Formats: sequence, structure tokens, C-alpha cells
Amino acid sequence: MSNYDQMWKELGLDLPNHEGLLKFLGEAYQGIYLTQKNRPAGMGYFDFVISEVHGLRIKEIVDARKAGKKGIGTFCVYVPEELVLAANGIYIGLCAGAEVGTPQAEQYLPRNTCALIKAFFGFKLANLCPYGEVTDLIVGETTCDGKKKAYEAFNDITGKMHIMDLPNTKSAEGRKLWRAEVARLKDKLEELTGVKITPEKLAEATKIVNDKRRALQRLAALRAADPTPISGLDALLINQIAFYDDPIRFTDMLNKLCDELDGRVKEKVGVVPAGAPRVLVSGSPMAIPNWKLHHLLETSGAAVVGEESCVGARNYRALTPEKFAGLDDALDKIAERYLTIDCACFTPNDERIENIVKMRDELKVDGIVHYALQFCTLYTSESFKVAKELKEFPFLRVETDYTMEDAGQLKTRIEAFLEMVRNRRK
Ligand code: BJ8
Repeated sequence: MSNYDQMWKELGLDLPNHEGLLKFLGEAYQGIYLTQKNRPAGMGYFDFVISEVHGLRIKEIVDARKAGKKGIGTFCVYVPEELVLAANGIYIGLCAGAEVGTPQAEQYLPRNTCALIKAFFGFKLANLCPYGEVTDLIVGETTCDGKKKAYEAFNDITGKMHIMDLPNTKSAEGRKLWRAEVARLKDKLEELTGVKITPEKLAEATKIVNDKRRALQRLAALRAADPTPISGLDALLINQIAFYDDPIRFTDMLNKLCDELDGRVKEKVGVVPAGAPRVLVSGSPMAIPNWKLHHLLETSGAAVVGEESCVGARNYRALTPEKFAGLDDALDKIAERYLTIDCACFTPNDERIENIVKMRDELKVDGIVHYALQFCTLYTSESFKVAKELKEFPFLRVETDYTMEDAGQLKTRIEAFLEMVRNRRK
């Protein structure tokens, strides 16, 4: 019996199955994270956050809602966090990274739907996700076809969806549409929260979100060191937690961790031996607790030094300007900032290749592992173009889901890839 049972019951969770889920998560975390050697002490905070992932953070949100705040769920980095915070809302990432409730999800979605979509559906239908239950509004977006159609069905179940119409091209017309959609979300948030969004509130919110991005950028830059001062697994976890922790506390704790990593870099303390093959993972996002690929890579001797992903660089690469000459100017700048994101849902999407090359060079990468969730047409298709543009650079294309069924086969491919990378460096 947990201290949170009453809260979970009030949120409508299936208590016996939820207990099983937490047990499974705890064991996975123990096996994947806590067995890593020489972790920075500052990871203690993030371990604590995970140990309380359905406990303390949910209680904080429940209490904040009782005090009048609203929970705003999102599934995509195109949804402007600045607007949510300026409306005194709580920004809650809802993407899920574990296979849960698949049979229930498949009553609404075709089997050949990506695991990320099936998982957020499955968590809801199996009554296992407290985050969805503490939202007052869920903001979706017209990115991939799978999400678009899933949101329709999700609205039938939750009745909470607001869909942002994201264009597919960054043309003048596309930009105009997106700017109008940002304004429409502002209106929706004002209506929901009763809070008037002003340029001053947006400036304050932007500073909070930018501070979080700056801390994530700092972490990313520290990983350029050889040996890298933090494992890819730990860095991935931090990027995952960025989507639901309190942003001010998160930034503070991440900066403290980065102070420690600064010291490690000076003393050349790493988590893997200097010279371990340095890998950039690029592609579909990895929602918590999807640690599969990083775990396979790092237990095969690689150092994952970057994520070209929405749970990674795509989330923190660009800052939003912090000075606004009025509300229209603020909305213009926010809309533009989000259109710098290089998701494969845009056509053309050449900036993504440029960004991959930049990360490869800055992080002194030896090989790129392109990761696409199975049935994700966008990233699977784009992987061919990325491979072509990278020419002879070591490139491994991985298409997988959340199950461990292909783990053995993937490990064999990864080991062969790392061997090839090592030989190439000789
Ligand atoms: S900005 S990557 S968070 S849309 S993996 S559900 S694309 S079929 S998640 Fe994404 Fe926003 Fe783009 Fe980022 Fe569809 Fe592909 Fe599934 Fe995906």
C-alpha cells in the first residue's frame, strides 16, 4: 500500500495494475540505470524524480490544480510552452515510452501505428497514466497522420483536445497559418484559465523556458568532452524529465549537475574509457521510459554523446527572444521560434541535415545511429536522405518499437557497427 493510493484512486487509476507497472519500472530502472558505473553525484536528484514519477510530481500538480492552476498536456515540441506558463498553466508532456494497454489501443488504432501513439492511448485506456488525469486541456498538433487520426479518437475518449493546425511547409502562407494558430492557442488558454496573457507575462515565461533550454544546451556542450563526463543514458533521462518536472527547479538542479560535470571535464573523469566510439542518435523521440537503444549502445561499448531528437536538441536548440514590443510582437517571435524546429513532418526539411552535420562535428562523433520508431513513415523515409547526405560517414539505420523482442538482433548489429567504427579510426 503506497502513500499515494488514495490520490491514484481519486484519479481513476487501476490500482493493482498500476502497482505492477511501478514494480516493472523500478526493476527496469535498477537494471539499466543504477548498474551504471561512476555516475555523477548530481544524478541523485533525477533518480529521485523517477522514483516519484507517479507520486510526488503528480501530488504537486494535484495541489496546484486545487489552488486554481490548470494542467496542459502536450505531445509535441511545437506546442509553445511560453504560452502555457504565461497563462499560469502547468506544462505536462504526455508521450509514453512503454508498451502498455496495446490490446485496448488497437480497438481504436490500426496495428501498424507507431509505439509512441499506441502507448499514450494504451496508458489512458488501461487507466495507468496519472499525468493524463491531471490535465484540463490536451493540445495536439497536425504533424504526422498517425497522431492526427489518433487525436480524433482521443478526443472522443477524453473530450479535452485542442488541435493546433501545423503547416507542412515553412512558406509565407504556412507561417501565416502558424502565427494564427499560436494566437488561437493563446485565446483558448485565456478562456480556460481566466488569465489574461500579456507581453509582460510572456516575457517572464520565456525567461523560465529559455533558462531551461540554456541548462540543457550546457549539458549538451559538456558531452563534447572526451571522455564524456556523463552517460548518454543519464543525459537522455534528463531530457525526458524536462517535459514534466517543475521548470525552475529542474533548471536549478541541472545547472548544479553541470557544475559537477565542468569539474569532471577538467579532471578528465568520464563514464566510459577515453576513446570509446562516440555515437550520435538521430531521429524519432524517445519518451520516458524508452531507454532501449541507449542501453543497447552503451552496454556494447559506445558513448552516446548526443540526441538529434525532440527529446534532445530539437527541444532546446533555439531560444525565444526575451524582449517584446507588445503582444503581437511577442506572438510573432514565439511563432517564429517554433518554426525553426526541424521535424520530418515538414517538407522540405533540409535544416535537419545541416543540424545533424553540425552536431556530428561539434560532438566529435564517430558514427550516427538513425532511430525510427517502427511505422513512423516520416523518420524512416527521411533516414534515406540523411544517409545519402552523410556520404561515407558511418551510419546505422535502426527501426524498432518498445518491445525487447529484437534486442538480441539489434545488439549484434550494433556491435558490428561499433567494430567497423573502431577499425575506421585506426
Ligand atoms: S516535432 S518528432 S514530437 S511530431 S514517431 S508519433 S512522428 S509516427 S513524435 Fe514528434 Fe512533434 Fe515531430 Fe517531434 Fe508520428 Fe513518427 Fe510516431 Fe512521432
